[in-house]
Amino acid sequence: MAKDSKIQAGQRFVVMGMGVSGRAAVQFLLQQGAKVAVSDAGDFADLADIDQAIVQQHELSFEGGGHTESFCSNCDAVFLSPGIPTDIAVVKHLHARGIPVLGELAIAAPYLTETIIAVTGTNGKTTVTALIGELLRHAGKEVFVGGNIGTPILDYLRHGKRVECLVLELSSFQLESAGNFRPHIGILLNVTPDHLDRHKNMVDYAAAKMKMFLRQGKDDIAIICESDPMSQQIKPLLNEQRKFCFGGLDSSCSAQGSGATFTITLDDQEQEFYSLEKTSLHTHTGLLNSEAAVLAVSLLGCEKQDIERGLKDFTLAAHRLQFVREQNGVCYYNDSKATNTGAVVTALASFRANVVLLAGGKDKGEDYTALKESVGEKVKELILLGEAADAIEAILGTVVSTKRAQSMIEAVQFAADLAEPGDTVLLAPACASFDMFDNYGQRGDVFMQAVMDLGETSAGKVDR
Ligand code: UMA
Repeated sequence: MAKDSKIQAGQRFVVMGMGVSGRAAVQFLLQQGAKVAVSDAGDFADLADIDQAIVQQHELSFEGGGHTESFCSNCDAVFLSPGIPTDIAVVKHLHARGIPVLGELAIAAPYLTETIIAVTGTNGKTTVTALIGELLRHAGKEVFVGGNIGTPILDYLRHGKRVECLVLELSSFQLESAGNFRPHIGILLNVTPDHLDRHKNMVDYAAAKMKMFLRQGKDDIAIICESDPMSQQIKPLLNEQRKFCFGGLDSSCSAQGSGATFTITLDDQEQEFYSLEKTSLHTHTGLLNSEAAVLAVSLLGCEKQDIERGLKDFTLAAHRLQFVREQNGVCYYNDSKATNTGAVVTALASFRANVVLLAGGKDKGEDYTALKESVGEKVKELILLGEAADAIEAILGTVVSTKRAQSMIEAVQFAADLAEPGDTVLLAPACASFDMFDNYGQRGDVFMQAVMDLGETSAGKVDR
């Protein structure tokens, strides 16, 4: 099967991984008339529970508990879920046998006729994707927003109702197996260390992100951050697509600003001025995210008054530098989505000093020395929890006083004890959540509940 062709009736697919993407793939492939088998590392019993209706109707065959070469290679092509590394032995075996290994973007690509805006980067993807969706809707366009956030692209295609614009958040995992997927506008927000347990090193990680631009032609657009060093190394490697920048302070940039204001300058148009005051985007990160999003929709011809209304109406998703409450003069913020060091540095940039930082969780192979400077500058006490506590303490214990907590509730209690009026308590873990929680959302919810449960007492001390 060629990588750029639509599914043919009767083609035999093995779907590897039966999570959100795998289930969408099974249903899409069946709808196209393919024959499907499923291989998952999880329990067969779990799979049977979830997919009984499909199993019975289409006589699907399964293997659970791992991926065998014999099962996975008995097909014309394989769908690979984003969470499965591309360098495991069975995938190498498939490549050696010449069996196409396709991710969801590769399968979707031949079916896509919409205007596609794709957003990738280590941090800020979800906000920028959602913001572009909001701005386009305010400009009267019909939009689908999905990808790594929410609905997989194959579910969108399966449901049949097509729209004008697709705004897709794309992860490095999805981009690794993207085949001929080509966005009309590709936005790279930043590349800082993350997922190094999967990508091995920064070069591999950046190479995966770069795949977003690989198929673009001269009529397509790449939007890149001027102030992100790794993105700037990628820029000269791009093809013939048109290139626009945001996040710079010099006049060569198409979107530049400081504080709460920025300007957009397109090739043949007058400069447009925007203010983020009285919006939820009025932070250092909000400025960069807004520049990228407004630049993209301006290039699609959206009008200034629609963009301004969209910026005003936009609300940030939960767990992203989310203000929780002020108690006894201490402000509490939940940035549970800060799962890598770059995100923590960005979060700390929003505060002047005197931060009590809650960090730790499941280690993703990152080098925590990247935090030394901003933690040394902004953090008065570091409360550590989770599997990565030792590794973080070994590095940051030299620049800040640390304390260990056994649970999130205990960590919040320690923070409330230590914080004084005027201080900030910030959850920004620099780690994944899976050692103690189902996901970052649950971690943020537990943090916020613990904060809401703190009693009102004098001098920032907690009621017990
Ligand atoms: N599995 C295997 N073999 C393996 C590993 C996993 O069979 O070697 C199985 C698991 O048993 C499970 C399934 O694969 O049944 C899980 O698949 P998956 O890990 O690919 O996850 P999905 O449920 O399909 O969700 C994926 C994205 N997850 C990952 O990339 C890890 C979701 O992003 C995304 O929302 C969803 O597709 C829809 O597109 C989550 C994420 O954490 C939010 N993304 C990372 C991030 O944002 O940093 C990249």
